[in-house]
Amino acid sequence: MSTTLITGGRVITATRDSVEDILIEDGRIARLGDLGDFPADRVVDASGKLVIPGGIDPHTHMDTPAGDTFISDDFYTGTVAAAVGGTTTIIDFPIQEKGDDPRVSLEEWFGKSEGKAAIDWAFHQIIADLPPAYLPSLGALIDEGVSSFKLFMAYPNAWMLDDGAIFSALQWTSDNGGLIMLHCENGPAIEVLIQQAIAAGHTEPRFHAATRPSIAEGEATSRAIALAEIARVPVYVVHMSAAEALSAVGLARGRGLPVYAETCPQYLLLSEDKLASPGFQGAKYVCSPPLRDPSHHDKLWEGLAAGNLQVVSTDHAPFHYKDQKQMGRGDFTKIPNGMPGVEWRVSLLYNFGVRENRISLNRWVEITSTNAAKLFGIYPQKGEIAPGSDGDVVIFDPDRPQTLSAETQMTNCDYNPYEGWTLQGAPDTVLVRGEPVVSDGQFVGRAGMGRFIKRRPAETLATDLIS
Ligand code: DUC
Ligand code: ZN
Ligand code: ZN
Repeated sequence: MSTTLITGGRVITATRDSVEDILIEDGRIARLGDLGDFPADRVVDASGKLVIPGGIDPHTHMDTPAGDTFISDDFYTGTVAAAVGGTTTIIDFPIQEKGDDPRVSLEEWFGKSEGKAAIDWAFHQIIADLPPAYLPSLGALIDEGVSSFKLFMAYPNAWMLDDGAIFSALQWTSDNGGLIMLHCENGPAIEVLIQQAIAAGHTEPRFHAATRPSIAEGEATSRAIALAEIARVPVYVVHMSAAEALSAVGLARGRGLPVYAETCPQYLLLSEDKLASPGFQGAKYVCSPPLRDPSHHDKLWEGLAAGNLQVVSTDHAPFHYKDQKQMGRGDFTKIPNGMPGVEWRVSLLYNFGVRENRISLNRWVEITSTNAAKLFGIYPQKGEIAPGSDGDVVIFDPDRPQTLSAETQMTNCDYNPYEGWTLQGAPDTVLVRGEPVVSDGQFVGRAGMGRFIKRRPAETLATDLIS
């Protein structure tokens, strides 16, 4: 039996803040308290540091096809980046091919991840084709531990499902469990705007944002909530960027509806003027929904502080600038959508959230770890520091500065959207089930250390997150 003792750290969870020692035995937290000289195989001194549950990023894309190219991180490089950033579990997305049973893509994603991931991982299934005959496959996916499904209200020529198919899926989860996650943008209206922009010769990256207005996100979010209310079932809104969408969620939650939402650091910290960067540099910032005008940032921060937003994920979807983003020169619709993020989420939220007094330390832990564990059926195995929980622990040094740069990052991407930003605070040591994956800020783990985490279905969703 291998044992690790973490001594003298300030343990911060969603609800606690106290100096405690932590004993991890065989991958699980065994005891907490004043454990002084308790004998252990490994002792980590955390004095003066914050000790938090491993981060959970419930929205990443590794090794995923996108048009004629692939996301530049695979399950090794992407999970190394996650680990050095203080994230010990990711939830990634197999994508169903139209005409295939969704389970086909799940098998493919097991092939991409097993033996490669350096931290634990789970899957949500993207459903891009949902004839009634496939509805029972959702039950088979839940049996495999894949208990949430992402559906698109955007991309009419690719993954979009119409309202009838989305409503059927919501009704199915109402009867059978599972959680529907929705990409909320009005795809058909956006498509018209895109065609008009291209016809007018407006091909530069900034027209990506101009053709995806925030109202189109607000409208789709309201529609998603209405469909879920009719079906009497919870719904989770992914990658929220717009104040209009947040208002819709706030109104619904105010009525007691089980509506949940995540945002991402780029929507809190970067704005659409980045898309007008000189030359073709704006392509680095093309993601969907797009970056918004800065007036949305404060609203999203307020939503996080007030509880209408429960989770910060990253929608990590890196592509190299040099040979991938270039595919959209002369036509912004061909720019691969996405940007890296998994490596900096926990630190960005500490620096801009906690240090700038927008959120408390406890709230930082909730939105980067605990709430995702609760919403996606892995709490208290993950997202908690308590006896019986996995020994996924981050020792975060609030005094350690870090400067973000493509030169030093672990993410396999030739640029960093936050290039040159200096943050106060960084992960020092990261343990996954008691095993060190990061020591003194450096990756010390190995490919294949991660385990696939089966998640429980929706009937065990935490109701304490409903306002
Ligand atoms: N939605 C995502 O969640 N990720 C990448 C692109 C998109 O539209
Ligand atoms: Zn999406
Ligand atoms: Zn995504």
